[in-house]
Amino acid sequence: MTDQTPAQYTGPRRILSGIQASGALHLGNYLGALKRFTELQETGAPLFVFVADMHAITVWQEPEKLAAQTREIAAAYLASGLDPAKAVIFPQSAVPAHAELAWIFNCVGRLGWLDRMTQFKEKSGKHKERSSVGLYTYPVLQAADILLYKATEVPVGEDQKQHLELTRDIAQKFNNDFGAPGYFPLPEPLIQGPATRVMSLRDGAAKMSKSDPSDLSRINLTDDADAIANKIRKAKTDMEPLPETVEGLEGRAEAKNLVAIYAALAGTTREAVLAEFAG
Ligand code: ATP
Ligand code: LTN
Repeated sequence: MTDQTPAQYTGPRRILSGIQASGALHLGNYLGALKRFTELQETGAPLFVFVADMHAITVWQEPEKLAAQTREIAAAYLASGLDPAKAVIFPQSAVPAHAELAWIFNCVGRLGWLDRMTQFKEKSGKHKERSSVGLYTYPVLQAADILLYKATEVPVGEDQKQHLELTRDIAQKFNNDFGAPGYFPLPEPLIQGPATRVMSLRDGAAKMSKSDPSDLSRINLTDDADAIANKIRKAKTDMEPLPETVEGLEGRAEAKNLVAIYAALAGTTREAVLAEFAG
């Protein structure tokens, strides 16, 4: 490789992302990920979007359900506007090279790097010793997903930032170790838009999540209009009227979240929402 690779990555722009097949999707997934994918397919850059079914089995999944969930995520991709003529859509497990490259990366990444990953700490909770080894090396498989295609940009929500940093560390160490500085790109996370971290409707300090036991905490993509209106009406807020400025939302996490959701769905800014609804 030494002779052929340039001093830094010079390959084409390529966009890639995936969503784990671990249950029904919610508004956070839509605004943080799905909606971004459909916008990016219009840029003309090659776009790869997959269903991370191998990531899903880092925690127990009923085999029959996993197959159905994988198809449901693919259906959500199409329903949200992803066009198979513009994007390559596939299940991760259909391409064995993801697992193969993950093994090589397991030998490149360092234990100390994985020890810092906050998602493992959150998901393993009090039962670290009883977690699967896969849950621990989850971000290494994610690095393989990305670098297998030499992706340069990865649209994700805020919570995936740390996994992208690890991906860059693995790419850099591989390139250094093998004397091939331009072999893998150092991919950039694309964390953009007015709602990169949609919060729970019941608790402005927690992110909207599939794993929250309260269904009132999230808007599922499969909820109908009445259910959505009901959840918004029941959403936790505070006693104050909406302020005139975005700064006035500081310290009012629940109000801030609802304003951000409205802005994102109406295709406008938080400033414009407050100009209309302040007071
Ligand atoms: P879990 O709650 O089980 O951890 P999740 O709801 O966080 O799952 P993921 O499958 O981990 O969903 O995430 C899929 C994509 O959606 C990722 O790009 C992630 O960053 C994004 N995402 C997830 N939750 C939110 C949120 N609340 N706000 C914005 N983006 C989000
Ligand atoms: N960990 C991601 C899903 C995921 C992913 C990826 C995202 C797996 N592999 C590669 C972007 C690129 C999550 O959303 N939980």
